[in-house]
Amino acid sequence: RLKLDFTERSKIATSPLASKLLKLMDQKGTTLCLAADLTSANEILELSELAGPHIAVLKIHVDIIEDFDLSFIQKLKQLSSKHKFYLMEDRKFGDIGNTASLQYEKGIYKIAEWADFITAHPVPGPSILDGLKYALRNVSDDRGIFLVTQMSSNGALTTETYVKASVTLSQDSNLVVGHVCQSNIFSDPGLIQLTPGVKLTQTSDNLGQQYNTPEVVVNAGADLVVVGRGITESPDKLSSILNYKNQLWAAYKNRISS
Ligand code: UP6
Repeated sequence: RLKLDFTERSKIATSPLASKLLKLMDQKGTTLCLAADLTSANEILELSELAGPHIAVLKIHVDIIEDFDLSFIQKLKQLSSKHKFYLMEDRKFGDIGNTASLQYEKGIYKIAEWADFITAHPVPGPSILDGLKYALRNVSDDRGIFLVTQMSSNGALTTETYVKASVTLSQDSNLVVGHVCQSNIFSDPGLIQLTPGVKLTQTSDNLGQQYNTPEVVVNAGADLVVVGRGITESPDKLSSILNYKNQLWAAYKNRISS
């Protein structure tokens, strides 16, 4: 997996959306997934307008937004088609199938209607994927799930046995597009490694987050790379976006050519 370019891998992916994302990363020359963890809808929209041309995915936590309404989603969707990036709701679903299905489809957020990608914990077992799939029964657009297989936080309980079981789980569903993980734990070149915990200037925060550099995570198998506060807390956001994008892309190019 680590030596193939994304265009080659897009031909192998069984999920249509994984295939499209892999192609988009090569076309746009970016593996950056921006974590816009902001609590104001307008701030997220402004940042998306700025970052849009340079990112592959915009990742949000919709439930932290204080002034949420569905017009925010409409505007975000417009930006995602204008600048060609995908939307990810990092909901980390983790309940029994029936509840996960309701959380995905219903409530005020109606995540299934707009999020190209979501995240889900594999802890409930296969029924989480059945539940999430059921919530898509009236949705015709492509959708993809990243399983949260290995967490970045200090002391995470995602042990080796858990990781292996999650990799096995992902083989049974073409809704699964990849794993949220910290290292090269699967070999299928059609799946995508999404790695958070990336920052140039810090190795941790005060609440258990652990950071690595772009080069380290890409060599550890990261395909799509999450950067949050490394960008959102920067005084010059555009130059940070470009800096992470360029360092990540150079590391990917090195990885496939070395
Ligand atoms: N995230 C992690 N670690 C995981 C899974 N997800 O940090 O194992 C998510 C967080 C946050 C982002 O929910 O949105 O990635 C990281 O943000 P940061 O770069 O500001 O630390």
